[in-house]
Parts: sequence; structure tokens; C-alpha cells
Amino acid sequence: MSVAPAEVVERAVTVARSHPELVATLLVVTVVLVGGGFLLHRLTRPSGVRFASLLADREEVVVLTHPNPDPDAMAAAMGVVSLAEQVDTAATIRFPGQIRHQENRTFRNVLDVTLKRIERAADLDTSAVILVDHSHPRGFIGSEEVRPLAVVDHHPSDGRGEAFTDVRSEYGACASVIAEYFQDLNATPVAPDDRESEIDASYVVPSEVATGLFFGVLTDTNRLTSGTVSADLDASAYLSPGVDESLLDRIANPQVSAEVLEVKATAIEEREVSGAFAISDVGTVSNVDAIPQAVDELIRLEGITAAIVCGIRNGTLYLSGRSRDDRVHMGRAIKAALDDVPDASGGGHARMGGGQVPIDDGDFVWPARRATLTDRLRRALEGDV
Ligand SMILES: [Mn+2]
Repeated sequence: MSVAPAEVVERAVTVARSHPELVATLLVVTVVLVGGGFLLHRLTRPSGVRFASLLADREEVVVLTHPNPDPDAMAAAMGVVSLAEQVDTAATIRFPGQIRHQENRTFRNVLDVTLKRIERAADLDTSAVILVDHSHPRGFIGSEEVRPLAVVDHHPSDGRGEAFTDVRSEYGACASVIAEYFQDLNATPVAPDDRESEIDASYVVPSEVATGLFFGVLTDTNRLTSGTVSADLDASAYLSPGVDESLLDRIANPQVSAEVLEVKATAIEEREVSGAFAISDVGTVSNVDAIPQAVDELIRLEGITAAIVCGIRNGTLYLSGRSRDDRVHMGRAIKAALDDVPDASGGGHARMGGGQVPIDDGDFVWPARRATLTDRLRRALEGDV
């Protein structure tokens, strides 16, 4: 027996009339299913997809790095700018502080990263601020009033973005997180010899962005030797077809200025060693970044487990310390040694510390105090202060 379609509708209407509660229940179930499914879909979208749609909703965004941005921070920022441009959102990179270290300067120049320095919050000229590689704005006037729209970071922190927060403290580099965003969008890394316009994909990772992100992962994991997780390796593998090896070589092996090498040589020559601890005074320098680089060399000397290098520039004595000795918490040692020196500041982590001492008294008084300071540093390393 066949049933005419009209008859089916008629029967359904009859059932519905006699059981209104059934209709109501069906309606509620449908709404819950559709609504819930929609919500679930929104919430379970990969982070990269959510991030891209956040960017797409804005006319323009500012990507902000921490003070003195390193390759990981600059690479992450480049990645965000590239994503923004691909969803037709204008994006600029801003940074507080200075770019002095030769590795950072080389990275910026070779990859032609456009980033502008800011001094105060008003320089940001937009409310849509995206923080990369840090999660609390710092290093400029009014930084504490900036409420970031989004935070993408790999340092353990409670910092949050108003609309988007992605802090993956287990990752070795922020660049790995950004690379994953591209991967979430099925973006194709563009090989250095290919043209972007000839790639048949909705999203791409331009070659210089892939190269930058790849190097960001390398530097923040000390060439994949420390703090690396499989996500960092996955990100590197994903980016590798887009990596331009000649650019990578230029970024990874920057020219070192003669002064940095001279300061390193002085630090080694002038070292005063007692037991496993070395302290070295390199005198006046014109580039204070040479001081941490010098202590990085000094700590590599056989038999040395903790080292401090100090030098003067523009009336300030700069100290930089390294420890690979469990007995010495370098940050605390420097802090203790400078504790009651007027206007001095010092501190840091177990393996890395630094400090600054303003010298207003002129050279006449200072040499004696400098000897005293060296003595205190030595006692602090030995745990006596
Ligand atoms: Mn980083």
C-alpha cells in the first residue's frame, strides 16, 4: 500500500495537534543540538583558525614585542603580520627598548623586518594590541595601562588578552606556536625559489617568514639542545620547505664587531680566578651588549663554574653573571653584593644574573670602590654575603 505525500503531512499534523508537548520537546531538542553544535564548533576550532578570525575582525592591529626583541620575538611578530595581511588586516610591529645585539640586528636587517620603536603607550595608536613572546606589556611609559587584545607566549605567566590568550609554557619558542597557527590554516610554506602568487593555497607561509620562524625556534632552544619539545620539532619540520638556507646562514652567523671580540679577549685575559669562580673587569666599553657576551665565553673556560664580567659605559657600571654551579644562584649573589650600594640594582635567575651601579663620584673615588665591589662579588659567589 502506497501512501501519498499529502497524506503523510496530514497524519503528521494530526499527531502534532493531539500531542503538542511532543512538538515542544522536539523543538527544544533541535535548538539545543544546533546551538550546542555551533558553540562546540566555535570552541573546538584550532587556535590558528580562531586567531585568524580574530585578526580578520579588525581593521588594523599592532604587534608588540618585549623590550630589546630577540629573533624569536621578531619572528613571531613577522608571522602575525603575515597572517594579518592574508586576512586583509593592516598590521605593524612595535617594540620598546633597543635592538643592539648583533644577532638581533642581523636578523632584522637580513629578513627586512619593519618594526618601530615606542616610548609611551600613546605611540601604539590602536586598541588592538597583540603581544608576542611575553604577556605583560613592559618597558615603556604607560605600559601598565595597556590591555592587550591577544597574548601569544611561551613563558609561564598569568598574563591574559581580552579576546584571546594562548600561553604554552612547555614550548621552546613562541615561533613554534605561530608556526602551528599557519599549520592549523593549512598554509603552504613557499619555497625560496617559488613565487607566492603561483601557490594554490588559501594561506601561505612566505619564505622569509618561514626562515624567521625556523631560526626563532633554533635560537630559543639553543639550537634544539635545551627546552625543546616535540611541538618545536614538528614546527621546524613543517617550516623547513620554506626555509631559505642562504638567508638562514647570514642570520645564524652574523659578523661580530671587533669590539665585541676585544671585550671577550679582555674578559678572558683580565680574569681573576679563585677556585671555580672568575671575575673580570673589562673597563670602559662602547657597546654594553659585549658584556653578557663576554661572560658567556668566560663561563665556558675549563674549570670555571661561575663568572661575572663588569664594564663601564656612560657613567654606569654594568655587571653580567653566569653560573653552571648549583652552589651559586647568580641572581641572588649579584643582588646580595649590591644590596647596600646606593642606587644600584641587581638580580636575576639561578644561572643568569646582572646588575647596574651608577658611578657619580668620578674616577678619583671609584677605583677603590670598584676593588671593594669585586671583593664583595667574590664573597657573594662563595656564599659569604
Ligand atoms: Mn621566546
